[in-house]
Amino acid sequence: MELELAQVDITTFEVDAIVNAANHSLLGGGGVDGAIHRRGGKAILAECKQIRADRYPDGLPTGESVATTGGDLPARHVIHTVGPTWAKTKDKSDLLASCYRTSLAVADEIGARTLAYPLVSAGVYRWPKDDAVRIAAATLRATPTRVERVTLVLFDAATYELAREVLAATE
Ligand code: AR6
Repeated sequence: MELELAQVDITTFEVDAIVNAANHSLLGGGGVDGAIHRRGGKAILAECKQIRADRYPDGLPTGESVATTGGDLPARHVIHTVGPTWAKTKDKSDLLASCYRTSLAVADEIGARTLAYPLVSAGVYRWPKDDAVRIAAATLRATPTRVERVTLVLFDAATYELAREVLAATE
């Protein structure tokens, strides 16, 4: 699988599926979650509500992923994953890695071959960005999948540069 970086608004990205950094409720929020629901329209929220009712009445657990339509987005699907909040006193790295593993598994289930990720947990959930990039890259490279191209999307120039450095150092 090819792993590349891009500095772009993920809601404009044309791939089979984009990943959403959601929360347990699956009902939307701020950050990239808010942007995806705003631009993707009501169909995404309707499907999220159905998934909650059918499969996750208590919410989607941290580290798990589910797929919905991409609604009005250029991407055909959205894969919603719930990242862990960062905590100084507790290592939740495996939960963050799990977001990448489970979303790749869902991508395989829905037949997505091109996939784009935001930097899960590195916004509202305060995960240090360099470590978030390291975990994303290591997990994506180590997980067997039929996905052919993964783009890690960084929203701002500084994070994009940081991600380039981290990736170059870990290749
Ligand atoms: N395109 C690409 N990346 C973006 C975009 C965008 N349009 N918007 C933000 N980012 P966050 P989290 C980047 O906070 O930390 C929500 O309220 C952003 O710069 O979206 O996992 C949810 O409902 C950052 O690097 O997700 C949850 O409650 C990255 O996306 C909570 O936030 C992730 O930032 C999840 O927090």
